[in-house]
Amino acid sequence: MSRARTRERVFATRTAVGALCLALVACGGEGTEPPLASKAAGAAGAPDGDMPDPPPDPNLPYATEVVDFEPGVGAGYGQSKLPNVVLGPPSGSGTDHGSLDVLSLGKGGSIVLGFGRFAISDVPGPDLVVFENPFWPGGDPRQVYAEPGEVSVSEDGETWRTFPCDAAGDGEGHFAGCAGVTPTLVYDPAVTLPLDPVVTGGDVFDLSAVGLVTANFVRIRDVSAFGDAPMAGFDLDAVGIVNAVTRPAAP
Ligand SMILES: [Ca+2]
Ligand SMILES: [Ca+2]
Repeated sequence: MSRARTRERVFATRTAVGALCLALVACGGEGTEPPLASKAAGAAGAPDGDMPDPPPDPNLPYATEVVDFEPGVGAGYGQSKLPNVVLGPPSGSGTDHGSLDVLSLGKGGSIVLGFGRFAISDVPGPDLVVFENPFWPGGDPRQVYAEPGEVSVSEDGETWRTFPCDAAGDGEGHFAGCAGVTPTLVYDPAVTLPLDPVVTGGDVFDLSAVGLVTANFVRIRDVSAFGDAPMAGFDLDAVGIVNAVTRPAAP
């Protein structure tokens, strides 16, 4: 990333955090500059443990368990609401609102999720959707406030296939192959089941791109590229399955 682009992005980040504070009315008293931490941690007045999430509905095609979590530098936001904060459906609601029902992975942090009785099955097109809390400051998708994450999938939780992710981006709001870029648009069971990423938003991944037919686990690793800025990295809201198939019963 060029220095110029870095400066542009830090400026966009500060602007974005301020916009989020205005949108959420959750950033403390007047004149208090919001911390440049992450979109979630940036909402400094918003407690991360306000109301516990309900347990995930095992009949919905979303992650149902946290298999592993390795916090990175600056993690902390959302940890008091684990595991349910990253299970079940997403909580975002548009291009100008980032969900606060998230877990900040911290810089370099990673998490592994499982899906209970469901497996991810390859169908033509996208097979899974990762929901973070990116949004568009001023409504401009080229200025998306993104904290990219690298996504991997696995059948057994030990051998992983990773989707290549351009964490530096192109400066026009594109971070090819990364999660944490496309805003969550809506969640309404009446219109979003089966999961349709065109309706819900979120970042989509196709198992066939990494040579898998089935996956039972998803790993997300923060690769947010903000130099030495004190970011808290990728803010995970939820992970959903487009074509969920029931796993065979254990013998
Ligand atoms: Ca596919
Ligand atoms: Ca969530």
